[in-house]
Amino acid sequence: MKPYVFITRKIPEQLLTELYEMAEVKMWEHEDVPVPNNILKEELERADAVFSLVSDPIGSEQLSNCPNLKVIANMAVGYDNIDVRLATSKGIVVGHTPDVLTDTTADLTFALLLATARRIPEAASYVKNDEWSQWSPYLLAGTDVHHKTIGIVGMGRIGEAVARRAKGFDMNILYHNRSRKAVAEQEIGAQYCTFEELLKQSDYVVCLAPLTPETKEIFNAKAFQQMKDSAIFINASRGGLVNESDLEEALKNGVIKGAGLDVFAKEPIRVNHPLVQLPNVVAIPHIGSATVETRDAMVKMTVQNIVRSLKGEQPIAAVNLKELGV
Ligand code: 8YV
Repeated sequence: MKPYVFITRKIPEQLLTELYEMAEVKMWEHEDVPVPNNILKEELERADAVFSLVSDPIGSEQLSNCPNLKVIANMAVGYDNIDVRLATSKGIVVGHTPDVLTDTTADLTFALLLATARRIPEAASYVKNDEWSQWSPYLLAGTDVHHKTIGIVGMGRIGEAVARRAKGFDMNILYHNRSRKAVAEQEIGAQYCTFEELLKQSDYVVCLAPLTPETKEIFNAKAFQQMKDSAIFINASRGGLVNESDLEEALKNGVIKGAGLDVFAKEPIRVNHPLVQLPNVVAIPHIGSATVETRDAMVKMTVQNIVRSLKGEQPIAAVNLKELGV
């Protein structure tokens, strides 16, 4: 009997051939509507593998009755939607998609930094709305990026790729991370410092750390107070690292200058979200890894993580192989 695989979102069929060959596959039919929790739970009761997204919470409730489940393959590098400890205790492999999205996400992070500093969305609307009737010396004047100090919180793969881009802009690079990173320091010239020092010295504070119990809301009122009042905050990791009402206050009261946000505590956000309304915020809809090339690569890697795990082989990337003794 073929294994049963559930895919939680509509994915281009041509990328799934290998999966269809080895498994019975059921795919949630919507591209833009997440699978309801009751259906996800029902599917997990039967599935050998699930192809999931970060918008699918997979915790104690969803894993309460999953007797056949051998692999949860997240189409994302992040896996904070999954209770990895519980999955591990049940012998379930948790796959993810690192590396293939690193440069794409770093490009977007840097683009968001530039867009926020140079007010590009505002400037584009200005022309589209036919407001450009005359020139004035400080029309849409922004803030320089080159030769300024960038502080990267979370020097993982994407942090390092952002640091490389910052080097190209002749920026002074600071970073804070759980551990020191030799490549970042020796090859790119990034300087390690404490979180507090980074907040104090940076013109651009860039959040690229994963969401864990330790990083939850580390960007709060106290952190914003320590930043320069000219600082711009960029978040391309997870909204959960930020206390959003503290950020709103800091942006409203001139505690910091601006923010570029690709991620939010509870997504999707709508136009009535308080941060979207602020003139000094550039908000975009979690598109860090959203290029066709990278999405295709993420799908292929997720498929491989499932196929290999179901064949009893090593997946390309999984977060709990050591703990599982695989
Ligand atoms: C995904 C992401 O696009 O990889 C991650 O962790 O946040 C994004 O790249 C998105 O979460 C789809 O699962």
